[in-house]
Amino acid sequence: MERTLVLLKPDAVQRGLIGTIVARFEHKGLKIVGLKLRQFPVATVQKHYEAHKERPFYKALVEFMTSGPVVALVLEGKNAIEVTRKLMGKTNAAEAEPGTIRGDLALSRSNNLVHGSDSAAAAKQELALFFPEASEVCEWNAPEFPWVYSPEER
Ligand code: IDP
Ligand code: MG
Repeated sequence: MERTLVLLKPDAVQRGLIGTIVARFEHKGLKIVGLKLRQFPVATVQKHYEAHKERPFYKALVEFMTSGPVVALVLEGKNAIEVTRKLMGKTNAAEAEPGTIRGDLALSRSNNLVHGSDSAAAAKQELALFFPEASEVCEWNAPEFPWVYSPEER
């Protein structure tokens, strides 16, 4: 089982899409093991997007991500990182495939509703940044688990 960090960006919260987007992940079968709503400090968001520091959109991105509350989630499942990225769709929401979260619910390159870790290394760093305390992540047995995966997949 793998874990990934998902952020529902300020546009998702302001547009009243928290429930809709969380439901996409739940319905897929991913297990929610961490969940919080918070307006994150600028320093946290700057660190999170450090890889984009030299990009022209970096300043606007940090301003956007700190402009209001964000929902941070820890999702768990087999290949959770890749599965989550597929569900999100392409970065530019106008080009994202229908059926994906961005493809169905957004039109913008910047206001694209969701963030998901893009590699195991990124997930490790991002989970430590947004969920620093072990007590913020819950180990629990989802009763549908035996139905989500076959015995050999578990
Ligand atoms: P990702 O969120 O699909 O992984 P990244 O390339 O890592 O996409 O970019 C991080 C975030 O920066 C995007 O989700 C989007 O909010 C913003 N962003 C990316 N490219 C652009 C751009 O060309 N203009 C404005 N904002 C952008
Ligand atoms: Mg990215």
